[in-house]
Amino acid sequence: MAEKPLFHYDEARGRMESVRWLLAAAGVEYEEKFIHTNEDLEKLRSDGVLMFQQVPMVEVDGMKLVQTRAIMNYFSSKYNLYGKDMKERALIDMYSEGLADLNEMFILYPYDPPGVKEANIALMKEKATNRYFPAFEKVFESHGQDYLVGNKLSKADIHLVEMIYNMEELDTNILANFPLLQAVGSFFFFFFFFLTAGSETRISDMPTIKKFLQPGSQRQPPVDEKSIQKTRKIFKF
Ligand code: P9H
Repeated sequence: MAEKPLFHYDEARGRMESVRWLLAAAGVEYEEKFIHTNEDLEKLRSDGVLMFQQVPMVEVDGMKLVQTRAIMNYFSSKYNLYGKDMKERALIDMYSEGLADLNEMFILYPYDPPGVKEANIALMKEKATNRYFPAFEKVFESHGQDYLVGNKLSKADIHLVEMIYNMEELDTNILANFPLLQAVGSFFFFFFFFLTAGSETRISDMPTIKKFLQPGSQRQPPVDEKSIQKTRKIFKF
């Protein structure tokens, strides 16, 4: 069997978290080699394994991939999360890019100075409820299916579920006006339940994803003050 993908990033959500979600949802195991200090980062740089001197970097199938979207697109192709034809793929990309714009706000705001931070949280919630969530609610309304594209799980669904969890962390009521998006969250639980049942694994010995949604998993916790300082020191910003 091929080796597990190896992730290189710091021990925080940041730009790697969507990759973690994607693999967890695909039921693929991965390993992580955390960058803890600026010296760790410099070591990777001097080893010549970071094409643009940046992380995320993922070692997979003999490659050392950088650029978060390139990484996610590779996994999406590999694990059949990228549609059946060009048009489905275009939709999946379009939905994913919209979610990426919202995600960008989500991963950056914790590092804002006081005052700016609160304003950016408010702006992000406003964009989620008035721009992005209504758009995705409308997609589900338009076709009545359980997945965004082609009646089949794709990376767009996984990004959407990740974003739903993120936004609910900030405001438990944020989906109040989006009944179909509420169903997406719970549908995922069914999806993973059947996945597990089908593989004859007992629920209690669950696969990656159920663990992923529980404390102690490879899912990173919300960014806190300590983690902010650590990340700042590693990347010197
Ligand atoms: N296009 C940390 C927390 C939240 C958001 C961003 C960064 C960009 C991709 C060193 N990587 C602070 O800037 C840390 C990228 C990759 C690329 C990096 C340098 C960043 C952060 C670490 N910075 O999507 O992969 O910006 O390596 O020299 O640029 S993540």
